[in-house]
Amino acid sequence: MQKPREWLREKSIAKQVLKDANVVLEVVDARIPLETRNSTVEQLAKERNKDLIVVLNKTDLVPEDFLKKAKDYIEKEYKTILFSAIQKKGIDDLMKILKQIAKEKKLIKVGILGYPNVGKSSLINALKKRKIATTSPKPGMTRGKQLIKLDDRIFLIDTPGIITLELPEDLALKGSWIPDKLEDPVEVAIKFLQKVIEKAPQALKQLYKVEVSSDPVETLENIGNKLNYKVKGGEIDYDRTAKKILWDWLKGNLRAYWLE
Ligand SMILES: Nc1nc2c(ncn2[C@@H]2O[C@H](COP(=O)(O)OP(=O)(O)OP(=O)(O)O)[C@@H](O)[C@H]2O)c(=O)[nH]1
Ligand SMILES: [Mg+2]
Repeated sequence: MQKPREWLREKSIAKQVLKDANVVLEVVDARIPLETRNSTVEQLAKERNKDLIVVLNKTDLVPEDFLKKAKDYIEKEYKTILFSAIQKKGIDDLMKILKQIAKEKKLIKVGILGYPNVGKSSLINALKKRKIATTSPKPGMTRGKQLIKLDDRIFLIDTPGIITLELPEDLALKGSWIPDKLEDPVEVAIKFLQKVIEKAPQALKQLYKVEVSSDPVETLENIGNKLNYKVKGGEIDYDRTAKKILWDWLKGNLRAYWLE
């Protein structure tokens, strides 16, 4: 997902999946469930009369009471499943719904959509109970689309899953862009820290064992100091510190979460 042309190709795949599938699973990151919903996906599913189920994946990274709040919120619009591909949670709930739909329709194709790195391929592996789709902490792992037979009636479509023309800087805030490929990781990390300081400063304290100041730049410095990331002359290596924080977010090491 580097060049615009490639991006548009991925986008058209997602659109095609929305056409082919009977059911759409919109996979979101349970840490930021609303930010990783995609209005284009939801809009297109609505227009095409497809069942859409929101799957909150990575629920192992957030507390129960937050999950309940998030589920109640999203369930006003869509059926919502709490899932953890890593801990193999939510599989039965999801299978029950899919089997129910399959019974009515004889055969269903389930399109798996969602931002890069939310765990679409991991979810497929969890349902399939073996490693069939390639997963990776690097966003943009899955290219093209892959049809996977779950049972006689249910087929899953693994995809890059994204319908968006958002900028890399915005995708990085969602853990959906490789930090090393950002033009200015420091700027993005500062913006990210600002949000975390506001919503979940304890997550920074817990992971980096630092003082969290209300100033994101100062906090970035504190983290760089703590990690001992320095350039020649003893100055903090801002670039390296920024990338590290964004990678920790992407990899689930940083357990911040918020609804809005
Ligand atoms: N903590 C946690 N991590 C998860 C979970 N599911 C997936 N991951 C991790 O998230 C990263 C991305 O998983 P993938 O399944 O490759 O995500 P994807 O949505 O298919 O990503 P793309 O193919 O790049 O769009 C991997 O490092 C997974 O190990 C989960 O339930 N909990
Ligand atoms: Mg994938």
